[in-house]
Amino acid sequence: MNKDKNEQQKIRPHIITDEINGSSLLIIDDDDDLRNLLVRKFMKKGFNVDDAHDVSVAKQKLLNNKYDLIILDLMMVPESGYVLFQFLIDNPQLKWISLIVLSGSSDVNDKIKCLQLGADDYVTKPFQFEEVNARVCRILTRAKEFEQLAFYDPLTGVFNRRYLENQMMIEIQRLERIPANMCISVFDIDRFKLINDRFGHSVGDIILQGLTAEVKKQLRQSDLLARYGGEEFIIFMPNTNEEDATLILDRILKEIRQLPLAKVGNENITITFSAGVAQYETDMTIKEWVDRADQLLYLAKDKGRNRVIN
Ligand code: GH3
Ligand code: MG
Ligand code: MG
Ligand code: MG
Repeated sequence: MNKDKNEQQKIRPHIITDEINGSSLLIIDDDDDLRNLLVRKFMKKGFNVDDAHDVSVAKQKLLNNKYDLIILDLMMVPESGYVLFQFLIDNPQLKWISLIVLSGSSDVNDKIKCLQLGADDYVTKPFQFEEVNARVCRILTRAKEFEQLAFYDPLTGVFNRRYLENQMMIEIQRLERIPANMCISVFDIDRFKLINDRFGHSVGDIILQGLTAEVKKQLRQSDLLARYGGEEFIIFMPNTNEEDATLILDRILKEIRQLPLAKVGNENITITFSAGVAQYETDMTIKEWVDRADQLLYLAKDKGRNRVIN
């Protein structure tokens, strides 16, 4: 850490974090020269930058890629920037993308309307690039902090139940357009209470951390691991049928049961878990889907634990 950074952190931590490095921006403006200039300058600042010269191209890109922040021009042809606001409202999976309007209009009614529609900021043209950049960094930093608090489990660093259910909802909606198989598995550590009783709660915590780290290693990019309750987790597997999901869980269980997750004195502590695997069926609610997997988990417990049932 260099001296400047130390100075900055003494004044007020969290103003701008390094975590926003590599964030992705989508710049939407019909003015080619201006757009290209912004792309170049933001790339130089270390962002991943994509651009669109009109609203319809922007919509396509938003559906196919993941962006952290949009910079949006208002006056564009054939559709104005306001059309994009409506698109963001209609697509809940785009709800958390930050947005700055960069507009030639200094009309206060435009400013008010954009903020009411969900813009995080409004900058008028002509602008100073460094000012826009400072606003982008500030908004992205806040968004990251929000994301950390809202969507992650503090003990294990995996996603929490809120994030999981949000993603499940998005995938269920996507399924209406593009049919596919998808599965969840609910798994729960066997006799975890005994581990806490015998070794203490802090050893239990270390085991939860070790378990999630190992499970994450076994998952594919598209799978999502979330802590659903105390020692109960859900793996959400889009584009996966029940057979494959069960194979994945069997493989994870095989790995976990032979792996020491904590050491107390000379004793290596290992655990097992029980899991239920359930494929999504048309018109199920999230609750029905989770309940189905939960019932299978309890069947696995009943049958002697340390197993996966679909
Ligand atoms: P079963 O095989 O039937 O699941 O038995 P179990 O002992 O795992 O189930 P039970 O529901 O009786 O106990 C769960 C235990 O998990 C009790 C609770 O204290 C512990 N637990 C839940 N969250 C945490 C946590 O964050 N840290 C630690 N160390 N323990 C936790
Ligand atoms: Mg324009
Ligand atoms: Mg348990
Ligand atoms: Mg439990």
